[in-house]
Amino acid sequence: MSISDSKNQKVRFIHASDLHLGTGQYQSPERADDFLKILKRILDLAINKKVSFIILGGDVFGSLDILPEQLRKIVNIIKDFKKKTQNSIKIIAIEGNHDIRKYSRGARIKRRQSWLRFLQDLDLLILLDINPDAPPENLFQTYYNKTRRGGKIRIGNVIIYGTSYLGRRTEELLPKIRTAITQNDGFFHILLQHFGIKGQMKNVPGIALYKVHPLKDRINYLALGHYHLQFKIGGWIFNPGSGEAVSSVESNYKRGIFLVEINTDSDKRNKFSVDVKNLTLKNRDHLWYTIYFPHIFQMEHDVIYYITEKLKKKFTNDVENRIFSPSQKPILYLVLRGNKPLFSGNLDLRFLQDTILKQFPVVTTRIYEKYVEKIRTLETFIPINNIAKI
Ligand SMILES: [Mn+2]
Repeated sequence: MSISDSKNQKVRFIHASDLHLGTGQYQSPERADDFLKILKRILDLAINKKVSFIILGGDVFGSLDILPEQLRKIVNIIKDFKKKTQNSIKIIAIEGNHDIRKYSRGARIKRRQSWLRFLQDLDLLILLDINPDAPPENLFQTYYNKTRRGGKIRIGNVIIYGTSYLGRRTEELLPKIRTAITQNDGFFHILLQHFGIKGQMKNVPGIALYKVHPLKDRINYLALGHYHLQFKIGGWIFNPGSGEAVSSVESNYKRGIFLVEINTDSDKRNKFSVDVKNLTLKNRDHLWYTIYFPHIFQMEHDVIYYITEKLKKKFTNDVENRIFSPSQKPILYLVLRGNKPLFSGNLDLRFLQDTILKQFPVVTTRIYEKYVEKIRTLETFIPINNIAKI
């Protein structure tokens, strides 16, 4: 290491969030594997970019509900990574609201559990958490490998502080978190949190920026997760967005992971600066297609026939024009518009889905019925002239 290197040290890390592992597992195994591929991709990038550690801003899992096959794959991906890197790149995570999402048909899970804790107990990652009711001086316990518990960990000249999702208590606890973090100790401070900043996503609840701002004199990098849309504020607040599109709208969001480089220049008073690069991850293609019904179909098989004929044309065209290749099956969002079919009962969407999946190179499909429904006003039943006479 040259003299200039030691004075101007560079530390790199990856900040990712909202991987929602396990999502899509009941729709199709292929789709569920898309989410695991993102995890694998992040770990590969960590090796290629020679990072010192990886931080995950919560919602690593989509819910507590995960099939054994999916969990086994996740465990193997991380085990392989640890082996390849000889355990030199630590994965540091916090729990998001989805990691602790209660399932079991409304039954309350009393003791806090999560698959992240399980992975931590297997020594596959480091999970940071606090007891929010502890006094500020004891809020962030140093993470010990033996007990595998703690709220802060030091890696080189970086200290990472983290808590799991604090929900409604976030605003109340931010001042305490600030007090608990030592000022000017010479280390680069990262705070890992799972909340959004109000205004960054329309109509999604978040914390007002002015309530977060006091943290600025303690934190060099506020690493967020929660909003699936990427944002950066003021050179110190960063939210990468979700790894894969968890819902259909997200396919249009700016999302990815951050590759962060910390520059240290000990000659300067404000000795740390960061260089934050967004790496976009290759996600599965989303295909939106609208089919318009020109007249009122009275038989279900006519509807199905009409749709499949339209899709045949569309797919032949798209494959010919290389919009997608059949080997990388897209997710199909099918919007049905025009005249609402009129037969007893509703259109059997399950059957339509199965028909589409059987006939077309599609990994999974969602169907939205958005027909023009003529509003039945009084005039529909009584000729307007009659009303006038009354
Ligand atoms: Mn999320």
